[in-house]
Amino acid sequence: MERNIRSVMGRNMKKQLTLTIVYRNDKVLLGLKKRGFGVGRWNGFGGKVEEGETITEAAIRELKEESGIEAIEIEKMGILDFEFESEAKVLQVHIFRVTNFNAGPVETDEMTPQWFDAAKIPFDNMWPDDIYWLPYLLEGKKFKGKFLFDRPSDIDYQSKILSMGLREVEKI
Ligand code: S76
Repeated sequence: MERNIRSVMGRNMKKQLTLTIVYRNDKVLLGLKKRGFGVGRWNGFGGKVEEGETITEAAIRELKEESGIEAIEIEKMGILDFEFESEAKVLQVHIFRVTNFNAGPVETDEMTPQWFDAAKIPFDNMWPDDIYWLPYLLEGKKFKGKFLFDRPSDIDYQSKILSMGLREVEKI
C-alpha cells in the first residue's frame, strides 16, 4: 500500500511531482507546454502530488487533466531528483509509463499533445535530462538519478546540466 505523502512529509522534504510518458505502438505522446514551468518545450504530463492522494493517483490525475488520457496500464519506472543552482528546493519527480489507455489525447489549456516515433523524439526541444533517461523508460528499464541544472528553461533559454548521475535499478 502506498502511503499518503503528506502524512510522512516533514518541512525539509523534497517537493513531490509526477511525470508520465505514454508509449504505445512504438509511438511516444508528448505535450508542448503552453504556460509555466518549461513553457515552449515538449514534455511528459505531470505535476504536483496533492494532499490526500498517493503518487500514482497524482500521476493518473495529472495525465487526465493535461492530456485527456485515461490510463489503464500505468507503471512506475523511475525517480529523479532535480536541483537548480538558483533555488534551494529539490524536486523529486516520480516517472511513470502508460502503455494502455481508453480516452484522449485532447488539447488542453496546459498542453498541445502530439505523437512521435520512438526513433524521432525531439530531444533538442525538451528538457536536457530527457535524452539520458527516456531511453531507459522506453526499453522497460527502471532507473534512479539526479540532475543539477543552472536555472529553469523557458522559451528563450535551455537549462544546462551542471552535474548528473543516473543508473538502472532492479526495482523502484
Ligand atoms: O522531462 C522533464 N520534465 C520536466 O518538467 C522537468 N525534465 C525536467 N527536468 C527539470
